[in-house]
Amino acid sequence: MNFTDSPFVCEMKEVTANMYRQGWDERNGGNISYLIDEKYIKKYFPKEKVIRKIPMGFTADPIVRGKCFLVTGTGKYFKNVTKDPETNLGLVRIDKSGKVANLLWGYKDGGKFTSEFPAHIMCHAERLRVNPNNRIIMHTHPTYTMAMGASTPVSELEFTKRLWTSNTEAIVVFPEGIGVLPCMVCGTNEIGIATAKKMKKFRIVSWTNHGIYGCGKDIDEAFGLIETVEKTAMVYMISLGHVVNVIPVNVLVGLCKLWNLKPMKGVYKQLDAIK
Ligand code: 2HA
Ligand code: ZN
Repeated sequence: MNFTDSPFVCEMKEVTANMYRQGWDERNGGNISYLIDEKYIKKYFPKEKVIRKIPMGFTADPIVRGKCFLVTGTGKYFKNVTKDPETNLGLVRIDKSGKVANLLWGYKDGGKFTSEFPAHIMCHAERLRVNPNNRIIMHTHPTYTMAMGASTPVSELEFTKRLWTSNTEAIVVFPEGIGVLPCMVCGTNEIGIATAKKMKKFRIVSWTNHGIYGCGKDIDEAFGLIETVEKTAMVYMISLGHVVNVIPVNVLVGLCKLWNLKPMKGVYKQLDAIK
């Protein structure tokens, strides 16, 4: 069994190529981490060998220690994953101390995981506590979401309200709203801690002037969340200044009742009043 031909690597090739073609992942923009269940690791690596030990620069939460992640490489381009997955991706197992990642496959040119690894691993830890089936953390630079972040106050209520009132799918896909962080220095443990804190409550977090984080039980779910935000932000931005019809609150109430949603509190009092 060759891990390079596994469905996991195949899914990463497909989604990175797709995201690149959306125009979201210019140059080395974006990164993805995929938690791989132990039964598959045993299947592909019956005699597990550590190729290299890579210090992580932070201490991983006990909930993710011993777990394996397939992760895009630092400085690597999404557009190149398909033609050379073994250089552009790596599979690491976080060791028992939580301080070192043991490389099992990939990063063939001596590379290592994304600079956003702290944010990814910290977000995995928080999402696993919320949903033990979470497998994916996905970060990308969607154009309209970034434009909307630049033209909207740094406010979860305001960002969520503008999205919910631009596309009837928005409240259905993310009733908990969208988490928002101000512009921060990326690639640091600090932004990782702040993002993971937001992920206790939200499945999507906007990094103002930078991009977005999403999560899910599989690639489709994480990608689907981000593409719904981006599509909605696109509608919002291209109609900015010309809007005649925003979604009325009674329609949002109707959607919440129809889909039995528990929407984010504080956006509309009519939504807060739903039993
Ligand atoms: O890896 O997207 O946030 C490139 C980035 C950093
Ligand atoms: Zn980024």
